[in-house]
Amino acid sequence: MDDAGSDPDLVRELAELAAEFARGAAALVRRFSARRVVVSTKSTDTDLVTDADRATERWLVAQIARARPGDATLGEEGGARAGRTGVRWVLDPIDGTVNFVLGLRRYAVSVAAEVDGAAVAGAVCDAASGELFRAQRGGGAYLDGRRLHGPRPVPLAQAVLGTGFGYDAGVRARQGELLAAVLPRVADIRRLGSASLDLCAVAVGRLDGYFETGLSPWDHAAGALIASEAGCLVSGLRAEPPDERLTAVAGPVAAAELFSLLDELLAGPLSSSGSTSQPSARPS
Ligand code: LIP
Repeated sequence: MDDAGSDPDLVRELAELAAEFARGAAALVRRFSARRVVVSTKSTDTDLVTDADRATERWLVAQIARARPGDATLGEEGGARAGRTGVRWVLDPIDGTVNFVLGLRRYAVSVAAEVDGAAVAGAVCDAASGELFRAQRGGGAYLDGRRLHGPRPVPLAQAVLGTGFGYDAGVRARQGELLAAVLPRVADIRRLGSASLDLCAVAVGRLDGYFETGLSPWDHAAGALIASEAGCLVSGLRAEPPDERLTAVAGPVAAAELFSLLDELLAGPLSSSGSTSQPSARPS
């Protein structure tokens, strides 16, 4: 990260805007949930998108253009725009779209601000409850103004982990095999349907950890920063940053065992891409 990313005034401005945008977009989503939405599909027949997703992302992109006209955007519903400032906004207008369509009250707006490719500010607003999770790099993580300190100090065998699954049948088959291998090693699993809220649940201690393969940047960009700033350990495959191969988060007591288990299981045919590359050792 260059100087811009360590500019405290810029990071503070981005953090305030991320919270403002997430809260405003969540209010827009709530207005949609009061009436029937138009549902269509994307990558598969189960990968749903609604007019609420698209309208909320358009609103977010317009707010960003108004507040910081030179910034880039990357949104789940196609809101990609180049920028000239080094700042990129990573947006999921409704994370948990299937929950939203079904009326399951667990879906969120996720807004992250990156400087030179690294997230420095993020906000996740639960559109059903109104809870606002937020963080800025080096500034801690908060839920409605209350400082967050991560999950209880339990080992992996006593941990309740969140996870999730993709929309492609082949990917889901491998994710099911990964889950079957993890399940005997933990206390329990929760599949709650929103990656950003799952990551925030670890930050606030409502889950002891979380892992998922196949995520997109907009699913994890804000929630991973919030979890990290709450004192959790965040990792991708083999100690790399989170990406579509793996996003994993846990508290300090369970993290090393969880990450090593996932590295071992994903070294072979269980990887979301099916790659069988040999694992390099995770630095101790
Ligand atoms: C969802 C994620 C969830 C994952 C789903 C889907 P969406 O995001 O939040 O964790 O398991 O497959 O990717 O599609 O609702 O924005």
